Amino acid sequence: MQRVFSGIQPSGIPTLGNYLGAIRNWVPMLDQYECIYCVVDQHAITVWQDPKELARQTREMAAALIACGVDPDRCVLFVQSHVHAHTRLAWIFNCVARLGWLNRMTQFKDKAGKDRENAGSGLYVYPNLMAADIHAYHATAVPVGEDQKQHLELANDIAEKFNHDYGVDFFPHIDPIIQGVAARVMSLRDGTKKMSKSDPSDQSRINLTDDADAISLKIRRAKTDPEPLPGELAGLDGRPEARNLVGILAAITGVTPADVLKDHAGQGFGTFKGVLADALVAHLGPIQSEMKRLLADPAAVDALLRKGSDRAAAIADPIVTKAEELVGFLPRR
Ligand code: AQP
Repeated sequence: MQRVFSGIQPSGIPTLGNYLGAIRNWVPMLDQYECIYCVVDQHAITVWQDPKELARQTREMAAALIACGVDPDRCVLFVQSHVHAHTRLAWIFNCVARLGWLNRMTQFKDKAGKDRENAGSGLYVYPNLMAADIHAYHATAVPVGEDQKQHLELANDIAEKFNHDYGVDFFPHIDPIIQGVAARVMSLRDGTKKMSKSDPSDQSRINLTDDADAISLKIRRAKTDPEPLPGELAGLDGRPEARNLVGILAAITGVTPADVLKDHAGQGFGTFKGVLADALVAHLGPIQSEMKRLLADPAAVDALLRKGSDRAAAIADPIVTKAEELVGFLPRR
């Protein structure tokens, strides 16, 4: 069975975008792969996080994953900072990866924005830590969206250079698992921007913790255009907000966007938004109840995560210790 690694940042409340684009796809993988899933709090602090919020969000993210069906008995589920193998290997990779490689990473450019000189250096070496996350487990498959493809290529470049420099065949090649129809959920305020948990506007996203009233209100207020829905996909060209809402209903109800249009052609957004809000409330309701149940006992969630980190460390520690030995570090014992 191939070993899969995937991570999610506790940089806010998980959104509908995280759910449709990542979390939901993690569940069927439990049947096909040996899965290692991680709440990557060390990645999250590459941009400022309020310390109290970060701890709460980390636990909340773990609860959200479990509530969505990521069963901790069928995978290794843990928090990144609890397993020191990640940063030990990341340091080695900081020394293997070339500056020129990191300079090409578009996510750094996007996240650092115009104030590049003032960005944290952690944000710059983020892809090296991501490579360490995967290689610390000798994982060979990673589910990736379009935005993470470049980082995965870098993880393979780092592995190849490490193997070459130290004359070994130690870190394996990683293959991307390309998800079926890419469910890229866009902001409810701007159909050209992706929905993000750290967007300053709460109205731009559906949080997995939003209740029925909040969901209905946000969908009702979502930006749209005055035209009715078309009957064909081509009619959504140049209408990013309309395309986004159609895509969300399709993803939530398990049909294609073309099917959604067939059912709702000619409808105005007043009616369509009502249908969409009802579908979201029905779909997310059971997840929210389960999240609430789990978070009512935070110590139990923490205990599950501790168990997960013990299992993760049991896999990663020997691999990273071997990497340190290959580099020439004096063995600790
Ligand atoms: N809008 C989205 N549509 C589809 N997939 C999405 N993902 C994130 N937003 C969308 C996917 O969620 C996974 C985990 O993402 P992450 O938390 O590690 O980082 P991110 O992609 O930066 O997510 P956010 O919500 O935008 O976080 P912030 O605001 O902190 O940067 C990834 O697989 C991602 O593709």
